[in-house]
Amino acid sequence: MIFPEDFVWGAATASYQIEGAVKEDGRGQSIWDTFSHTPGNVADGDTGDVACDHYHRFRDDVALMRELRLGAYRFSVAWPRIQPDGHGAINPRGLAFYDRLVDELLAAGITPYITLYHWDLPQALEDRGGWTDRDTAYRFADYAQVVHDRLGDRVRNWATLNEPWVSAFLGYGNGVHAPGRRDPAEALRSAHHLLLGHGLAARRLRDSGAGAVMLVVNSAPVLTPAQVNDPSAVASEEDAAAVDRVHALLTRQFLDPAVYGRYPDEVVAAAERNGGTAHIRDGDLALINAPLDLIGINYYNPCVVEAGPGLPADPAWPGSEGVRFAEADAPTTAMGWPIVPDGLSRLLIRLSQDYKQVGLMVTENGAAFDDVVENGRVHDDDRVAYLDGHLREVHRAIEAGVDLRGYLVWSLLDNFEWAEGYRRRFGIVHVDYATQERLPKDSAFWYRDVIVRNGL
Ligand code: PNW
Repeated sequence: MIFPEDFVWGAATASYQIEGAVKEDGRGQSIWDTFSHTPGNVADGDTGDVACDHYHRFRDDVALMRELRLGAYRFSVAWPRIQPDGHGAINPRGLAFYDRLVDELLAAGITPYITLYHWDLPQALEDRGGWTDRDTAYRFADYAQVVHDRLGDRVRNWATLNEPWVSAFLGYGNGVHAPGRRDPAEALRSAHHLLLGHGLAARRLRDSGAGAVMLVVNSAPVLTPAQVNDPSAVASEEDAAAVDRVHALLTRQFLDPAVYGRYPDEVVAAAERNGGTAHIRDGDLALINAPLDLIGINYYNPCVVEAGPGLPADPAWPGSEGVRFAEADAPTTAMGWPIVPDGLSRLLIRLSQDYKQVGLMVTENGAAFDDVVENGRVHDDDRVAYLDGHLREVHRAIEAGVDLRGYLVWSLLDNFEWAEGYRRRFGIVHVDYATQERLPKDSAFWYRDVIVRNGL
């Protein structure tokens, strides 16, 4: 199974999950500092204060990436390192860190992919309303410009937001993520302002000569329970309506405005039932519909639903009244997430049909398992099987004609897994948090061989 010649192989991380050094070199506070330091929010009271100490160890980490033969590395920039207050004054020491990181990557022959926002909003902006406030979108575009001005001579690939669905609906809907607010109207407003921020930033990046502008979404095929193991299973009319509505809330809510400049009816209806649509101003959709080169897809598992007459909306899913979120009949990872590899090919094929003119890239895929270190090795056969199964589906999608540019594993390192803290390990490289020692797992060596062969 050989992949296209120019296929991009790499790994991904995010600033708050790996950097640590939260008080260093003038970094301001982010909503994740506040949230993780508030008891009860993160498993075991973990915080990102030290994380993988990547801020100090990035040279070693880049050397490791090189040994693993990664062609690309997707990382995020911490906005509060660049603008401690979220606007105005620029912190040169924060920019200098990413400058060093980029140079180190380029010297190692690794192509950097920058994500501008992977959830660490400056706390100062949250104090003014965070993403519920329209101004945050404009602040984000200014910040994007600052980072591009400094790194755009060496970095061609730019993602605006990582997973705006998660930012809006776990941050402001069910409160499982920072800033921990729980209000369906605020969540829907936030989703719109995130999109507006994307559009404003995407246009600024494009006007400044960025190579490729990308929006990264968490997406999934939405399936009935029967369709998990039988793609041809026919859904009842009621179940099919639940599937379509959840697909609109998860994926089309973000990609239809970005690619076509319109909201799905289901999203407008959700807003009408939750605080109204006044925040969607005339002209916003045209701004959101900025030229886009690539859609980044983060895929972990399918979303399984059926009709649930009379059920209230799930707090993470405003507009999901009458939907039952169901379990998949499939083995699970340590996160409890079902393992359904062909969900990835089904998703990629659907998205390539729905958003024809935009290329796709898998910007995250991977799994947490309960790894054990024995005699200096981690025999993570479960992770190898997960990655192997999903890469076969990536290949299948390419064979089916999907314009798929690359695959980035989540994650390079074990790291701070948000509300789950450090107890969930997604890395292909094990991190001993007591010593900060890095130990490539069997999956890392396996992945290196895949990259070298450009195939399975
Ligand atoms: C993604 N959900 O997060 C993120 O981009 C990563 O930072 C994260 O570490 C990785 O996936 C693994 O979790 C998600 O509940 C978190 O649907 C939660 C959900 C989806 C994605």
